[in-house]
Amino acid sequence: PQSFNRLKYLPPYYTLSQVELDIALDPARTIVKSRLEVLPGPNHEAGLPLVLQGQELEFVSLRINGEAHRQFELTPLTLTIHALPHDGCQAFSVEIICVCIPEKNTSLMGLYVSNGNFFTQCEAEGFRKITYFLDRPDVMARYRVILRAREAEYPVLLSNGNLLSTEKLANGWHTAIWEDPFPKPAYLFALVAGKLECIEETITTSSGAKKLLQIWVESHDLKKTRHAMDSLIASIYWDEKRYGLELDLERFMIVAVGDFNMGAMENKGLNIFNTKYVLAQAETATDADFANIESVVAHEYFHNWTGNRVTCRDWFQLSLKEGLTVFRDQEFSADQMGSESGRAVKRIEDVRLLRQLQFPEDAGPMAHPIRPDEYQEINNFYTVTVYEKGAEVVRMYQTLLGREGFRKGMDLYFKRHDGQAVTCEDFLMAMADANGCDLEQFKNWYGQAGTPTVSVVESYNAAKKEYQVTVTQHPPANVKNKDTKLFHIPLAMRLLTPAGDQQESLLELTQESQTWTFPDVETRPVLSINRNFSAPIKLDFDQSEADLLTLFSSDDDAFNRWEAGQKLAMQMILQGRLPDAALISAYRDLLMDPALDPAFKDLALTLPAETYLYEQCVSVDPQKIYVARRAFRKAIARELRMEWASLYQQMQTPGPFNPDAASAGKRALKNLALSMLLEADPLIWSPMAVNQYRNADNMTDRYAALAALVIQGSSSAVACLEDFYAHFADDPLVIDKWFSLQASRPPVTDAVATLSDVRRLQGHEAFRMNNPNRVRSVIHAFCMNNPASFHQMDGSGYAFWAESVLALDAINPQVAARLARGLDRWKQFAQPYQSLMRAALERVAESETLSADVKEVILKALG
Ligand code: HT7
Ligand code: ZN
Repeated sequence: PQSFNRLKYLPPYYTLSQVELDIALDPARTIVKSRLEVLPGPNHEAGLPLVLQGQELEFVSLRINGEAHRQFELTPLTLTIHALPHDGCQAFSVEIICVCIPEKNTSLMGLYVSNGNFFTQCEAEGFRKITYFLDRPDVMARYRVILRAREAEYPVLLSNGNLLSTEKLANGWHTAIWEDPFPKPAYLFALVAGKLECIEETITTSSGAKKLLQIWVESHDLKKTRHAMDSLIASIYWDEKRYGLELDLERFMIVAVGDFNMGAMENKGLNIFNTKYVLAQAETATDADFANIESVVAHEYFHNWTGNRVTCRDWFQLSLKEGLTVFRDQEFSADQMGSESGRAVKRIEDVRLLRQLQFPEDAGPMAHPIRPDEYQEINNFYTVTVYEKGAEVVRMYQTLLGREGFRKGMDLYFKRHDGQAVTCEDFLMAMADANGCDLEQFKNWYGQAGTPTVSVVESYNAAKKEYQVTVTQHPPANVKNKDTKLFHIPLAMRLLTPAGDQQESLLELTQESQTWTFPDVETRPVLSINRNFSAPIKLDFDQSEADLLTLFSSDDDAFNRWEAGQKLAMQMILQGRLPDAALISAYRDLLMDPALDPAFKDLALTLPAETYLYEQCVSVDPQKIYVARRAFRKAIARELRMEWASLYQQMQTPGPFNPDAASAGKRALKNLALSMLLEADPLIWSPMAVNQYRNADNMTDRYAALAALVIQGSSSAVACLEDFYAHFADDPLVIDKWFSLQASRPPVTDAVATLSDVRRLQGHEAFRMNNPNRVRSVIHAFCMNNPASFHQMDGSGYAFWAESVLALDAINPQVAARLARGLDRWKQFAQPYQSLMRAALERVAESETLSADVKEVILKALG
């Protein structure tokens, strides 16, 4: 397979100033006429041909400077034009007519049809499925777009920028002309056409300009758009306040679509979203859905500056926009929590996600630096490493430079690079220059894969009243190249003493090993290090259970307080122990502390995920881990019966539903209490869950009660599931929840039962193999979210996985490739799992029709 290498980047031979598109939309045969104003590029040499990318297109005609042109070659992926006027040394125009077939496009890249409407997805390389083009992010041009369609079927015609005019034509067709004043790369192009309606708001931004905001959906969903609109308005004002960044267009539109490969897309002025991240109402969306909508709306809006105004030079630099924008959306959501403890809760959630998903990626066969050096299929590199670890790297700049220093760096970045396509070094240099500091060593975070381990050794000299800590960094075990470079690692720390007299400080670990000495420490302190998870590392610190209990009950850094509890639970589960009296007592005190945020209590009593526990083992026995974790949970449930019952009452939220963080936190703790009560005494508490299921006025409570019943295998679960389906059959996003709850149910009696349930669900009338949300809610939920049922001794879970990857690959390679990642960590498992997984991987590898997407993932896993 062809692979692309970062160091082989060449500036373009040709570039574009202006693009005119005339698109006649027809599901069976869309005619695309383009007129490109071409200029010699930075790397131009006289006589070079113009090579345009094109995929799955029917070529019709080519004109150069208005004349028919015949000196060209077509391959399945390119159109190469020879004999250019003036050897290509002066500007010339290229006019191309081609045809694509949106209704046959199941990959959901390029132009496609969803529920009768047209949508596009062009990042990373989808524009070439619409027309022949210089489809690379460092070629930026101004776009003018004429959309044509039959008015009765497609009354709404949208594209990027400003609407110049509309016209009704005699034959029942109509047109709309859109112009985007900002030069952009092709990956930010978008069009939408169909039967849609919108809610609108007009706001005034910091310069006093009026801006029109619209959210477009199918008419029956209009009532579910308020939260997305509020989130958009909050994001716009937050970016003005925090970074001085104003919305630059007169109009900003969001459109929701039910068939979408990812979460959302930041096309200039015309964001396209998966319905999952737009539509919400108390009755149909959970608190998690509300929070996700807020953060995805913010993320895409923030891209308008970090991604669109300043974009990536090439796709290796993807983290330049994604890591930075994730960091910005994390900070926004933290601020929206409304309190310091809310900020900490958000941080814990973000770190939990990073460690559950990114750490395994960084330790597996697809490990790559946040700026990869090589890829075969760019779609495979929209990863948790590029996004989440990328955000951690950006966060470290802020930790090292302070908020003000970080802001200075951002200001300089925009001053230098507005309107350009740049690299990660450009961002680093803006941070360094704005703060007059040397960030040379910090660069290593961009180039090395794997999670570094930092070991900590402490000593206390009671006679001298002196405390010493020695910190050593170890390169990640899986980094192949021998000359690994040392990282610049910021470690926030504080010594906890009974007097509380020690301040927080920041240790900057730049050498392999460094020792810090602290004088005047009256009593042996307890070390709190990597506070707020100041660096994305694994900490190897053999802290006693007594010290961990101290941190768990009294660390003033909420993240480390949570972390100590997780570490205690993790160690005990992996040793096959149950929680001892001291830990139960610490849990009890924490649960009953009236000063603590309920959301924090919920996180503190939620055990580390099975897949995170796997990462701590050399040879994983998934069934053993499942049993040990479940027994540990049952013990907490039983020992704290009284407390759970009392919290279940205390955490009720009377009055109308409010999705704010404080109310959501109370619901989270209440529902944890309910599931713990069912875990302890299912027969006694199932009726309470049924009662909550029936009487809930919101989806969070209804779904939580249903989940508690399903997880326990309660006899009432079947009737409640039937009721749920009947009630919400017309709401695809709610039906996705119904599917995913059943597919991710852990084994009740035996794991095989879940797989046969999943096969039954696949035969259900509402199952669709070509809808990514539905596929993710059944197949991905089972294979990637239900480890105890998936990892069966007879290999049937893996056989199902292989069969599903192959079936999906023929429909949508991107969705198939995500699923293909499900066996990445096969080498980490004990026998017989390991051999059975290998056999399943080999079965997929043998297929002769694999997409480039799936092939890359499978061959790397086997490699
Ligand atoms: N920048 C967007 C990436 C994206 C995407 C990539 C490949 C295929 C489909 C896709 N849809 C969206 C999303 C984001 O990070 O904001
Ligand atoms: Zn993004």
